[in-house]
Amino acid sequence: MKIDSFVLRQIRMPLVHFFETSFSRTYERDIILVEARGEGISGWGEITAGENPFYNEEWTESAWLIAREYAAPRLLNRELASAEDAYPLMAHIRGHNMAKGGLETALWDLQARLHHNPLWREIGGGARKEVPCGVSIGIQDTVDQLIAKIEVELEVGYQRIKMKIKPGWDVDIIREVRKRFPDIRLMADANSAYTLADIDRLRALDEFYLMMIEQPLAHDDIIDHAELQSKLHTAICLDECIRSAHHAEQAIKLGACRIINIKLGRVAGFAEAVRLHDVCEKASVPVWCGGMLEAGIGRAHNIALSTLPNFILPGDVSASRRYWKRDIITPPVEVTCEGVIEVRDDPGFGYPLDLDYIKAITVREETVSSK
Ligand code: OSB
Ligand code: MG
Repeated sequence: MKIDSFVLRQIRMPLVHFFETSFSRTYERDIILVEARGEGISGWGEITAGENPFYNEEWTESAWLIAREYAAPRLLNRELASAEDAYPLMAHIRGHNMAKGGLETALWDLQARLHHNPLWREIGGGARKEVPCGVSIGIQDTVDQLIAKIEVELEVGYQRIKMKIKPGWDVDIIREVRKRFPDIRLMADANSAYTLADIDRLRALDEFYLMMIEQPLAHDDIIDHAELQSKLHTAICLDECIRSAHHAEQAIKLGACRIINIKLGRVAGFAEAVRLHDVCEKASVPVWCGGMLEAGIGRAHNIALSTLPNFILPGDVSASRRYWKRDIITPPVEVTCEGVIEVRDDPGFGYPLDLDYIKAITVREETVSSK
């Protein structure tokens, strides 16, 4: 398989509702779509970086440069035995996994289309035909708003609720939520808002029998999480600090978590995501698929990933309509009243692209081909 060019497109999409985490509030997404052209067809990927370097070190601007200047040139105009080759070819570029992952996932999509396979089959998935869904609910202005949002999502059928927390929006808020919804599957994501000095506050959360607490401590820490996990009843789930399968091995060895959230962008694409999945499966650590407020392509890639066997827990992959008035795929991603997404069998990522809409919302476009 040979790639002749990559087309990078930056699209701008307003969110239906702002999304607030412990690190920032987002109203509008600037997403880079990657079209890999080769063998007479195209494969598509999505760079999941945020608009600011607050979740990790990447953001739209840095990802554009890394993709154009460093990642794409390493993949162009050479005979690739498989999309599997992309990860080692880009490993020389330190960090910037989301930029690399956007290109890597586009190659998997292209390869799946060449083989007339759905993407899930191409990556070795297919353990389930329905993906169980949860939702991630951002920090709200009031507890009443949060409770109203949870009510809506439970009504739709979502199987678990994740709420974002930060110091000052944690114990008291979760207490209110638990009072109103004593039986739901509930978890909290801190996005690195605490340190070990907050141990009493974090231990107070044990009272609410959460499914897990996601990434309470620093974005690049594993060791403090191990200490915290030894002092908590609630399971810790790691997100930010697990950027490779090797990190997962280290975290599991140290007892830093009991669950891992896998995000394609965070680990530079499918090849490493599958290896990370396998490490966890071997260690009996369940995983689930995280989200980065993706548009349709990234959402569809997450669905394919979620068909691997150890994606046992409901993930953050939810319906397009929760984020977008109109998505870039038609039909959009939809969730049944049982709170699952039905996996499609079409070749590649499985959803037709709405190219007219993509064109309408493109704010920057550049083709990278070898000189
Ligand atoms: O930590 O999981 C996270 C969104 C942006 C940045 C980080 C995170 C999130 C989410 C959103 O929780 C999940 C989704 O895409 O629905
Ligand atoms: Mg998270």
